[in-house]
Amino acid sequence: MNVTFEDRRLEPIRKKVEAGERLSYEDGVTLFRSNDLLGLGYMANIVRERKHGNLTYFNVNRHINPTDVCVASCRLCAFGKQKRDPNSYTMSLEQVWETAGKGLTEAVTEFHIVGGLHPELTLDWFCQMLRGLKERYPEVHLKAFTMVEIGYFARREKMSIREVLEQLRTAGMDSLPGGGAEVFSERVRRIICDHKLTGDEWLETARTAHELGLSSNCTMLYGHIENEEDRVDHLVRLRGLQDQTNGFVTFIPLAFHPDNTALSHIAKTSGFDDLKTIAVARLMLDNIPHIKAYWVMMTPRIAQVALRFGADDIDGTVVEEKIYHDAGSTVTQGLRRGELLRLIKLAGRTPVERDTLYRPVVRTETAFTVLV
Ligand code: V47
Repeated sequence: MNVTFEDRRLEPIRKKVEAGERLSYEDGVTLFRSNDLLGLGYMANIVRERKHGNLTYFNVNRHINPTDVCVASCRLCAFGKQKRDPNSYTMSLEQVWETAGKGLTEAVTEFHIVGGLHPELTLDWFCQMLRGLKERYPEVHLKAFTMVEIGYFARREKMSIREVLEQLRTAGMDSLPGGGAEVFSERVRRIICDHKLTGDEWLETARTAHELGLSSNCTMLYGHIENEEDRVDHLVRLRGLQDQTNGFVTFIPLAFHPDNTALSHIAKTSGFDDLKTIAVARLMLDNIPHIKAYWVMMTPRIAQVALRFGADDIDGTVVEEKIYHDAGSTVTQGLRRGELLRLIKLAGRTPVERDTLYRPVVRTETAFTVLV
């Protein structure tokens, strides 16, 4: 198709995209600085359709957050609470297992399990939690613990990252979600999450997981105090690790939600920036298979549009989400499988229910089978 871009600076980048060439750091900065959203979307859609055609993925999942008690007190977060806070909570093991069961009404294929850095819950407690989930729900994939939680367990238990990951895997952890990466820039981390592990530590933890054969996702938190260079640096560092390990499955850009955080003076991101970030991510992360438009974070309406701006995945039913809702998200708690199908079809895409590792799930009235 013969399209002329409004922003002429995109023309050399368009040539690279059409030729399947890798984009440079400088290209990334140019992309983020451009307001030619349709030009960005046009290019991102080329890459998206080259990789996935018209297919758009979703899953039937449930979030479980065993505790919101967290020693880190990150300014960006509205979820974590001090142990002495009367509004904090910590589930018992039985409560975790019971909560998990509530999601099975739609035959969940994945539990997404993350929580605060609790000062007293031991690695053994989390291993018991995983074993109990596997005993009760053997067919459900356990995508559990951010790199931040893994780093914290290692520090508390005086063990190596590798040992922690091995113990959790033996107990039933199947893969890791992508949270906690925020933005790798040290300048930014000092302000938004100064008690968290460094960007290098996050990447090294992901590397170790991948070396052990565990897949993970990756994320970038945007729309706070970072600039275009910080965003591109983050993406290029993820891409560099992926070149070495090939362990990242999906990238999820996460828009900062300021309400009830120590950064509540910062304005919410715009739909324009949300779509731009999806598009630039698709263009820069040439080696990460999937880009997810997480509907909880960007609203179902923008997530649907994002399916034409580089995204090929819309996340899942989610069922019970706390991190974004504590930070002011007003989107519905959970979408039914049928609603996800409808969103995807109305964007002119072909929905595919997937498991966590993107194997198609085939459903009958009462059961599901993962096609291996
Ligand atoms: O780790 C915390 C971020 C993450 C806020 O891997 C915030 O499939 C915005 O990682 N505003 C949790 N973001 C969400 C997450 C995720 C979600 C969906 C799918 C997957 C996946 C991963 O949200 C946290 C942190 O990076 N976060 N507070 C906030 N106020």
